[in-house]
Amino acid sequence: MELNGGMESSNNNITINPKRRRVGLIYDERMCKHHTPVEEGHPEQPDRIRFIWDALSSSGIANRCVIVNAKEAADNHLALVHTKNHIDLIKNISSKNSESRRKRIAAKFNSIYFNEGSSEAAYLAAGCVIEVAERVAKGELDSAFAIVRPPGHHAEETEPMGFCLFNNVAIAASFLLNERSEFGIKKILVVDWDVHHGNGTQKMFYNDSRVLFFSVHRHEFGGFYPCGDDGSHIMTGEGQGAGYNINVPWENGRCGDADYLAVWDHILIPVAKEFNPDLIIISAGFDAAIGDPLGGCRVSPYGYSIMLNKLLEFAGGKIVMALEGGYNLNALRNSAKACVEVLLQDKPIIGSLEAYPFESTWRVIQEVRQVLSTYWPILVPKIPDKVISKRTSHIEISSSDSDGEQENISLTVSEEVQTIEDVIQPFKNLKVNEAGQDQGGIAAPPSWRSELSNIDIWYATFGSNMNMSRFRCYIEGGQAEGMKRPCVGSMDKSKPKEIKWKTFPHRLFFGRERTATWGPGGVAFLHPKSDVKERTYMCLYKITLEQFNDVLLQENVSSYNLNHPLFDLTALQTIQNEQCISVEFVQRGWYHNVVYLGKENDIPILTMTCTLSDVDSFISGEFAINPPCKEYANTLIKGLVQGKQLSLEEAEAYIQESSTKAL
Ligand code: X5A
Ligand code: ZN
Repeated sequence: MELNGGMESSNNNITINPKRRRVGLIYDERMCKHHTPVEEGHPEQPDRIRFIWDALSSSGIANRCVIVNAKEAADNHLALVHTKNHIDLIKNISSKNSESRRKRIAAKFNSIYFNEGSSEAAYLAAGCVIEVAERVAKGELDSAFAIVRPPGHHAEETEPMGFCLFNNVAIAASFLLNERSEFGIKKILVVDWDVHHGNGTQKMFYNDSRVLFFSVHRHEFGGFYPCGDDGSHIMTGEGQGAGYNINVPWENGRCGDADYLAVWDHILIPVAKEFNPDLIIISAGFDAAIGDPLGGCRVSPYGYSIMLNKLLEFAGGKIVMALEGGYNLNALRNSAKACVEVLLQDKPIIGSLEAYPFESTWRVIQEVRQVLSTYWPILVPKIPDKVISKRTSHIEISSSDSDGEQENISLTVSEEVQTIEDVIQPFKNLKVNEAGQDQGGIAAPPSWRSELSNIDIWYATFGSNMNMSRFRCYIEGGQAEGMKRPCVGSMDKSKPKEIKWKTFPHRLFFGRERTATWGPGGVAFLHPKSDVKERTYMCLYKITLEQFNDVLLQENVSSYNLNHPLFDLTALQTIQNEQCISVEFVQRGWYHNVVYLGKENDIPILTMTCTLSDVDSFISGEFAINPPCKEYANTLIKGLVQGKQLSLEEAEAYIQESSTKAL
């Protein structure tokens, strides 16, 4: 541990490295005392900060930093952004005499738990961010990373929310502006890159031009936590604060490095240049990281380091990072580590970005620039078409049970780039494109299609596709009742050659909390393992293996420009021995596991569901088990009734049983 970070010794000579930056780290094990009972397995858990701390220590990175002692926040500092009532509530939580009493209080709030360690942890989290912010403002440290929990950015003036008790970042910002004016920090840029909108911080500075609040988050038009309109791009600030609140709301998950960097280059960096902050505080949640179970986005450690590095150009490098969310322990630890290495600035950032932003990202960026251009003239010019044409073919259509997304993913960055490059071509190459027009304009279908179009299979469905009119959209394209957006359909739009119903000895169950298509409520899954005690009704469609590939893709990622088949003849051979094949490319979809269910008239029966290991995650509680929402249940019931399999009452009872029986 090195307390005066500027010195290095070699061969007994003390050399001063003037470039070595003094990076503060602050951490205290007492912040681990806030937790739920272990068996409840809450994602906001002590290991989050332990992992980061251990990784920084064992890699020797912590030795190159200045370790700062933790400190609890003072009530008058908390009171800069919170009401007395709120402060008292958090202060007194630990002295409440019973666990059930605490539970009752927590239940009054949105996504909050308390235990006997909560008060101390909350005071420490806020105090630690204040502590390092003061030292960076003073110039004693160049920058700092506060490894704290509970997080803060959802906490509002009068209430805790979204795993957050005190708004650590807002308190520290307010503290510097109001209590330490002698340090000359008059303008603070708060960059909130947590995957969730920083509703609390936004409100606290909504009328304040001293704090430019910038948040990029999954929004989904108000459907993503913390649901509602606060995170919309039209929320630009009020009064003195007009123009000093910038929201970049993603329309969908799966956003990654390319999307974030496009936002940096075309919104945040130009505005930061104009605003010219005296200090930057980052609400550094890492729940937009690849593999985060809540975020469903794809930022890599490399992406975070570029984002951070670009900010180091401002405020003389005075950056305070405060941990917010981030629930995949590996992703969290690697991302945080990458950031501290950037702050230390002693090694170049290696890597390159191969992906392009989504089309929706460019649309969002243009909308944000549009609403803010009255305040920030630098945003007035249109982004050149040449820049915007660099985009990734987007998952335009998403209407399956799974919404083409799987929040728990484990692809590495290179695997991810590889699969995207391999399978999805840029949109401009799809069918007609201007550049391709000299070659006739229409791209020839890849040869695998004609080969697989000669093979028939039964596609067995147990979810909303039991409903014929719905399933037809996957073949013919179009939008059935209950679909948010239309399906593109399969390349070969011919109708199923035959339709049949059968029951199978497998368990039907429902998981997930909400989907873009159905809103809150579960998604149907078939346990991939058979069990004679179980019975699931399935509707079998005889379609070609080519069509099956298009359905498989739409069920998982909802794009149909396949250069290679996802499930080819070899796979069809293999699955008859192996029972299941997890289709790698669509691994982020919920239905990437193709399951072989035997034969009917000598034609193989295939279905798609989650993997056995996903089932384990449902059983352990890592993934939520959830009954289907009303509308979704009705679609299933309608399918069974119209397919003449069950009476209305029987179908209702069947769905009811599947959604309530323990796995
Ligand atoms: C800090 C943070 C997320 C809350 C999600 C509640 N909160 N469902 O990431
Ligand atoms: Zn978050």
